[in-house]
Amino acid sequence: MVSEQALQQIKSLRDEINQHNIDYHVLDAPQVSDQYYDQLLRKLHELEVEFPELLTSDSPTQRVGAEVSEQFESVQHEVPMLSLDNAFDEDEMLAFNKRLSDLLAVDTSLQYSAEPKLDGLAVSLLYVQGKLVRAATRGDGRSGENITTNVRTIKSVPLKLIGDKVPELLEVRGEVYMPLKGFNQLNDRQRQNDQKVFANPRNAAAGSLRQLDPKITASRPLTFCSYAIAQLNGEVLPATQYEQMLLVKSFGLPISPYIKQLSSIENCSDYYQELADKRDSLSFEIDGVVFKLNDIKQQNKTGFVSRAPRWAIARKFPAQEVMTTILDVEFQVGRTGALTPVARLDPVEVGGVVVSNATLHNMDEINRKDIRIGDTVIVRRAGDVIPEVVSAVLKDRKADFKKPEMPATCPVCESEVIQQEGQAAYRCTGGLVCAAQRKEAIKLFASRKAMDIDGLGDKLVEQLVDQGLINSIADLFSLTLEQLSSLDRMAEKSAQNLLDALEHSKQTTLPRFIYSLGIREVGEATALALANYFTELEAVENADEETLILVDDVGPVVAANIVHFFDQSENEQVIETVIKAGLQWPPIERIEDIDLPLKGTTYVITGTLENYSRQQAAEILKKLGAKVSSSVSKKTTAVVAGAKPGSKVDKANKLNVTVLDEKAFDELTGN
Ligand code: D41
Repeated sequence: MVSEQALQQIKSLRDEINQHNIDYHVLDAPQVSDQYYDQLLRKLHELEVEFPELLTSDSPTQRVGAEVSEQFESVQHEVPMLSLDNAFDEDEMLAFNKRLSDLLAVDTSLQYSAEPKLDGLAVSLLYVQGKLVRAATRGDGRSGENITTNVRTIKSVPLKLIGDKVPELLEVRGEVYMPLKGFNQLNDRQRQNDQKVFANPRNAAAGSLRQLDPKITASRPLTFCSYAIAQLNGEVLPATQYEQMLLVKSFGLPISPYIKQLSSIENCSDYYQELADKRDSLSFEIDGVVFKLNDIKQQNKTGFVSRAPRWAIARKFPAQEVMTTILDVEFQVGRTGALTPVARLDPVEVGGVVVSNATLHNMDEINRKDIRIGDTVIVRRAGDVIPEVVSAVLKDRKADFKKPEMPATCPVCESEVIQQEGQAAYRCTGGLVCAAQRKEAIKLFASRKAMDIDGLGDKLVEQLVDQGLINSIADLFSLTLEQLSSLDRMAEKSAQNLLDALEHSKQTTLPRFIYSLGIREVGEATALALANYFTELEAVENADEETLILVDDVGPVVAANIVHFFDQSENEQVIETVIKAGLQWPPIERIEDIDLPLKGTTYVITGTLENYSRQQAAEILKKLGAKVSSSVSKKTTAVVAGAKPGSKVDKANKLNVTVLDEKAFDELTGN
């Protein structure tokens, strides 16, 4: 390539990278995947190495981050905040190790300190006499933004160091990030309030930290993890990276629980693999592993290249966000009839898995993200979460790309599709007529956390329903060996195994059974709470909404769902059939019942109490082992009556049931 051509290419790469930098760092609205961005940067770097005369100091390869935004005060970093070099494979790691061994002229193994690379924002925390006096973003590495008031709201950042050897001055560097659970909750909240939904935890952390109102930052689930000491006065600096981190920890600052000392580059490779395997089960996002030469003397000998230390490297994981195109959008019918738009994708590898479908959540999300069929999109797969379409790349859009449209009738059963008021979801009105809804109900019933029917996976359920062998859960236990053996790819041995598994699953527990019914919004935890509260299925079936909301975890919406579920005669029939087939569970003995003073009693609370809400009074009684019911019967031990009690006291009098006033209630409960 001649220099003239190279110059053109370099210029265009720099322009494009600069734009992506602004989109990502300043606007928190990335337009391309990280992988694509890395490719651009690499390409530019290669050209600049090949044509060093074309390298300029304003090239994006020569700076570490984005410009300082104007809204916060600028602060100078006394010690520059360096960036990290990346390695993308084993060979690059070996080259890194060899480079260091050569530089240091050692022929024994080098020792490293390793930790996950958190996907958040680098910040500097300055402690003087043990007090947090300043927090700053990295900015361009020389100066950043003063974000002290915001960082003070992060609970994992100590405002005061602990221990009896608090140094005169300590500057730590670390990462502010948002754990996945908090990220998902934040996005749910944002969606409900028609506010901006964040594309990933990194952007959510950045957006939260860059708030001018610290109250907003405080409401965001941010957290902090230290990874380096930049300055330490008045205390001896330990000789290794690892010991420095232990010292930091001793001051009360969080460090990674996964930090480890490794005695060779081979062990680094094992550590990388271990974390790669753990990645999907971690509660926060990581995009790689950082390896640092453990010996500080050795670190100092090796120095820096441009603005990254030679002694550290980030081995990156495969990208979790990649680009592909939407071939079509189809609508999937779920257990509750909700129609979910699903993008059929040109298959693409994301984080080591080939993905050909990604959820678009619902029509509101499609509109908000402005997604069209044919679009080039960014697809993201993180943890165990279903892959999703994050955004469309607008520059590739053609005029004839069409918006996906919600069908008027169910794609499976052709029943009418309606949108309930106040809900984002559109639903098929077919109920149990709809094969899709029936299939999903059976899949849930068979699943591991429900009845745990070994061998009855999603594919087999589909086959059984499609072949007309089962219509509902009720039919499962009357399947025969003959029927099962007639299925494609089902040998007699596997058919028998399935029958055995079905038989085995009949010995279950009440919480599992309640969960497996698939009542809307009744998950495992709620099913367990219901089972423990009522102890008998019949009591759950007969409970009214007022009683149900006394159960932990159950609010008015869930209570209404439960009542509605048991009101459907089809559901009662299914329950009856499976119990007739032999499904059973051991009786529940509530641990908290044992030897409690009010064990075996049932109270009804009515009217307005002076010192408690009815809910609080119920909690007090339940803690003492009593049951609390909403209706008075002969079995009621007593009615607790506040002011304006109404008909329940009349009924109690009629049935000769004791009525207690608030004073008697206090005496009974010892309050
Ligand atoms: O978890 C991280 N993101 C992380 C970032 C880490 N664990 N260690 C890091 N170490 C450094 C050096 C070696 C320069 C002290 C880093 C970063 N730097 C870093 N983060 C952003 C730019 C540089």
